[in-house]
Amino acid sequence: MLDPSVIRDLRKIVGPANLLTEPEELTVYSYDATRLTAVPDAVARPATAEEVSRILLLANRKKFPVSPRGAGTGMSGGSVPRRGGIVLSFERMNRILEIDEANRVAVAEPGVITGDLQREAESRGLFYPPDPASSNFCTLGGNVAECAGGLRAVKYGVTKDYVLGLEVVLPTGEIIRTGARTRKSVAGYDLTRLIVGSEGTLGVITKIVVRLVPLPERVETLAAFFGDRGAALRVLPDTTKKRIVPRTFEFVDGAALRAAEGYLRTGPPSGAAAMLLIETDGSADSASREMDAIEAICREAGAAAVRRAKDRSEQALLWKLRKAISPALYAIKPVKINEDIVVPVDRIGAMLGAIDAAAARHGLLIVNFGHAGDGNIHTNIMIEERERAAAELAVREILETAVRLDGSISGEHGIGMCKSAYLPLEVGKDALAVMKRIKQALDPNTVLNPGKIFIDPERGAFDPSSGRGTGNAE
Ligand code: 2HG
Ligand code: ZN
Repeated sequence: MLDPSVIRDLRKIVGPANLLTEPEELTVYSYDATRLTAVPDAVARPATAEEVSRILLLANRKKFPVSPRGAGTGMSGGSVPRRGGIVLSFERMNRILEIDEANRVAVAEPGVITGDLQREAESRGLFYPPDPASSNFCTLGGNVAECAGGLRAVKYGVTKDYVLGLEVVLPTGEIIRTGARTRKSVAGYDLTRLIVGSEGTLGVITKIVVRLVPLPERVETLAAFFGDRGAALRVLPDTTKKRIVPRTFEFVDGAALRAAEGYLRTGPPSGAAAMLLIETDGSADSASREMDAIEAICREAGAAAVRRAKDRSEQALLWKLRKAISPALYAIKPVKINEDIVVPVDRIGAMLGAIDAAAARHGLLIVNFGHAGDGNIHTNIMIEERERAAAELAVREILETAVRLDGSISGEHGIGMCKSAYLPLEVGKDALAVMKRIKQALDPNTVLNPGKIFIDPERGAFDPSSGRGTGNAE
């Protein structure tokens, strides 16, 4: 529990209307998309970097945890206030401050909805490519903190490839500016890259400078349905051989497709074992030419049906189906263990084979979908609570395989509080020690988002079955 004097001081910093302490209000800020919860003692809604700085100075003096939160769409518990304390919420810092067309740069506050920035850029003939599936409700600050990937990484890269500079409040309260407004800058260590993807553990992001690119003239969208998964998986290497880089190459397995179709009630299910959702972009001529070639590849690979969107509304319908998968999966089973592995694209078949084997070995339902074009597969182990132990065995085997195939245990969702026990598998003990030293150097009192990325020295690894290790009740 927070000392009443701390509540009084916080109220002075952000104003009484922006310090929430009622239980109903606290519940709203207690979870993310993993559905893990830990209720904070208070929620502060700052309006400026200076207010954030004063809050962190107070946190260091009085030793209470501070967890930054965007819109709570994270998939690894990154914003869940595991040790209680306060949640810092950015809904008041939600302005696009500048779209600098001459330099193709945007400056925004962290609470801006990513989709709003995309639309604002597009209205000026510019393009902000990072596109997490939750773009219509996630925030740019959350994207930067987690280094969100999303649907267009195959051609355009991920959030870190667009962030030029940041304003950051350090855990000890100093306000620093990192990077520059230019494409080039090698002045000292790259603190921007250090903060991007640091999951709210090294600093609080209060301003973001991103680069934009010219809006492509044309986007072509195609969905191809296959009677067997192997046929669908042949399309990617054949597309690569033709030297085509689609902007999006999504793979959806039969179970994920059925879940989304059922959720949206789109009519009779397609009955496919796999679906690909592919986009090309560029000049009108090249986008169409490349999609013609991909359509031919899909047909040669044995697609049972190919649907090419004729206009924006047909494109939107296909995307609605894809973006519905994540929420739709909860209708299959009560618990969704979300893994986010990534492997080099020529090893996707091997990875899916190993996942099938783990599912069979442990008698589990495992659903796969995601950004196959960049090797990032969302492996969702769908279970009843009583299947938890078997699922944890399968998770370990799957993550070990991803690392053995030269991949990563998390492509875009982060380590958060769910995967800290597995981080050493990938990074090894010496790199892990470096990471811990960086955290210690920047946050000597461990006030900023404690219990994330690393196994919590106070509470141990997070135990999802009991929820042990979260909350401030312990
Ligand atoms: C997506 O690509 C998100 O839809 C969510 O990253 C993935 O729920 C998931 O596994
Ligand atoms: Zn994703």
